[in-house]
Amino acid sequence: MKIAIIGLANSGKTTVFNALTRGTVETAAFSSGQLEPNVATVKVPDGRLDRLAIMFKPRKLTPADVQYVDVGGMSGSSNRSGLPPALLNFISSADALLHVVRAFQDNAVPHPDGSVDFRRDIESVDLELTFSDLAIIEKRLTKLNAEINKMAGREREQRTIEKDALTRLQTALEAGQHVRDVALTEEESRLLRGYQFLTAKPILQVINVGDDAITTMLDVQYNHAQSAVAGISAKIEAELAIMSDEDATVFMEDLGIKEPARNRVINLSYDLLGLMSFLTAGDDECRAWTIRKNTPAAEAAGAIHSDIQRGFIRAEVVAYDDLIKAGDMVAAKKAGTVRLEGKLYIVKDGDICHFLFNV
Ligand SMILES: Nc1nc2c(ncn2[C@@H]2O[C@H](COP(=O)(O)OP(=O)(O)O)[C@@H](O)[C@H]2O)c(=O)[nH]1
Ligand SMILES: [Mg+2]
Repeated sequence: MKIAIIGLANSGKTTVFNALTRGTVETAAFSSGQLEPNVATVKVPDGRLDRLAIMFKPRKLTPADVQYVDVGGMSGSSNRSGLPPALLNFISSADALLHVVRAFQDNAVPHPDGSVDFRRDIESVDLELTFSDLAIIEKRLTKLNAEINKMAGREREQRTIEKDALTRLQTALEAGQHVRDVALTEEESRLLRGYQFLTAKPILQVINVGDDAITTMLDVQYNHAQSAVAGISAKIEAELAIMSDEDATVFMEDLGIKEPARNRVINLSYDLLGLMSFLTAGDDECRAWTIRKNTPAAEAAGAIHSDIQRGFIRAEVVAYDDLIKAGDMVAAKKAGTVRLEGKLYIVKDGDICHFLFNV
């Protein structure tokens, strides 16, 4: 799962990337204009896994992970020539977007639009994404309109469905909605999947609030499907991310915060992707496995190995809270909270699963 970090030049994208990935990529007040994406894989913080490690004392502890890509800056509202093709490619291939929005004031760091206004920047980046989708839709509709009358039978039927769906998306985008906001049938979604619309991707608006606004509530209205808003003080978080645990504790006490914001932002982006984790636990390894929400047991088993999915017999499942309450597996079995579930059982977030299979 890949999350692209997007935003205007100098909004703090690379700083946020460093904060989330605990990295030390160079940041700059003046962009090089080069497109050299920074890529890093980040472990998804999961307190449940730490708790299980105490219970099972495994040799290995393996959290779920997501990948962040820092793709480079977009131009401000003054430049409407569209996204450069290389940047568009990077963003199109991502599963979700993390938009870094500048709210910090610093005269040493120029803003591409000359002033700091985070509401304007959210709008101008949304517009840029929307224009990109509209251009794809218009091109495709022109082609369909020219060809559809020459088609017959099943092909014509499918293209008509596609054309109607694209027309609906076009109307919605022109009215300020996103592709994400439009209800599509399963068939329409399937027909449109290949287009990788930018406004179809879940988006997290991360407002970079600057050095002193860390506790300030942000008044941001963002009414779109599969989206969320979070505040972060990117520079402080980037410093925190590379400190030793002891130094970080002292620094956070000084700032009056309990936990780095990076954990919250990572968890938010994982959740926004529609992802969740089930767990496996044993004295060899305790591990979190990433699946989409609403995944049936046999398919979830496939996240571990395709053989387990193919030869699936049943799953032995205990909810995390039940296992913790019981104290260990034996006690949970005695308490009757360890269930046997079939192929179609919908795995829940935090379920501890043991799959029985036969190949
Ligand atoms: N004062 C202040 N400066 C920041 C903050 N975040 C980033 N910067 C500075 O802004 C400049 C651009 O940051 P960078 O992360 O390279 O922006 P990018 O172009 O979006 O990748 C750098 O000089 C950063 O040190 C912040 O929260 N406060
Ligand atoms: Mg950068």
